[in-house]
Amino acid sequence: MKLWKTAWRFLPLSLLLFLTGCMGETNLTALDPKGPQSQWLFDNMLLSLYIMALVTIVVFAIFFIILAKYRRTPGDDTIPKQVHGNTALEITWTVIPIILLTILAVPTITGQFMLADTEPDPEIGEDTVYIKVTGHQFWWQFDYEDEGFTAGQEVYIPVGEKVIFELHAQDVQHSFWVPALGGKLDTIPGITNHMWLEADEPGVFKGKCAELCGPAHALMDFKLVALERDDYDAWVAGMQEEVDVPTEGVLAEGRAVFEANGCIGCHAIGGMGTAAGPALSDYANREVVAGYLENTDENLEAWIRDPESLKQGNNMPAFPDMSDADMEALIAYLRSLDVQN
Ligand code: HEC
Ligand SMILES: [Cu+2]
Repeated sequence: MKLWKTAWRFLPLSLLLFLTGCMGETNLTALDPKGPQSQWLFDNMLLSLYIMALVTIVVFAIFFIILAKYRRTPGDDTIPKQVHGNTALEITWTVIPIILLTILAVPTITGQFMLADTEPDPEIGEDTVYIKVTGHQFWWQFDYEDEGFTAGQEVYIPVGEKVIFELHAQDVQHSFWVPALGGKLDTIPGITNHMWLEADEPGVFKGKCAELCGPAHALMDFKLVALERDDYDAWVAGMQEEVDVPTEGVLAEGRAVFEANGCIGCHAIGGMGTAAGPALSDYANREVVAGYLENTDENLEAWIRDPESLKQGNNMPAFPDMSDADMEALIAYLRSLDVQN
């Protein structure tokens, strides 16, 4: 029993550890804002937290003072004077909440307009980056239609600019969320939603699908990469380049395997491609396979041979019987897909 008592004492501490686990080393957190939108959300959250704390402290202080001061003295059986109604008190406890709610309402309402304003920033004007986002079971497609290419799993934006996102869903409802930069918004089949995000500094920000969308929902992760304008332009130029198809050596073999197995029918390499699987134009720079597995050769091979075992319910067929030589050439080819060099 003693053990239980000790364990019990550690409960709050372990809960705290558990909660910090939600933040981890990644920036999948709304508590460390890196953009004007998330900053506003964070500030507003703190404001309401402070107001709530103030109300709680004042109410409990009064409660305990009254409890101590007016408690029945032992041996005293008299009934105190009975009163009914007190205009001054009633006005006080009506007016104070009105004031507190007004303090909350002003920034909340103005903030809502700020968040909902998906018109381009007049200062950026024609340079505004528009990205069409499509949620799929269980990956993200990012179409840069004006620029003429598509990207999978990783979305790039320029730093310090309001970027406008147009949200779609291919199959079921998903929710597009980059906590370090802003709030989430659902992607809904048949409906187009709009939102905007801005990053204050360069960095890689983790994103997640925030709407239960099937068995592998929890693995529907993606990355938002914010680059300085020049670097962003260089990335765009790279993605726009005509991709050379290798003609000799192991890369040519890998390309042949890629074509012979029909990978090319689902995965774009350069250009817009199809929407059946994530574009692989920039695959060499992926840190993860399928949104969450470390991008090692072992994981990549395991993924190609049996995607279902790694991400239940996803829409990529398995290639269990590919020969080792083909697999090696294929992996070398995928690793050569680099627009950033
Ligand atoms: C029928 C369409 C289809 C075919 C054919 C196909 N894939 Fe896929 N592939 C997908 C889909 C869909 C995903 C995304 C799965 C997910 O994350 O939910 C995917 C994911 C991947 C990924 C991970 C991408 C990333 O961004 O992390 C790689 C790598 C990949 N496929 C390689 C291949 C190779 C190599 C072949 C051929 C041997 C192939 N695929 C054939 C549909 C396909
Ligand atoms: Cu989803």
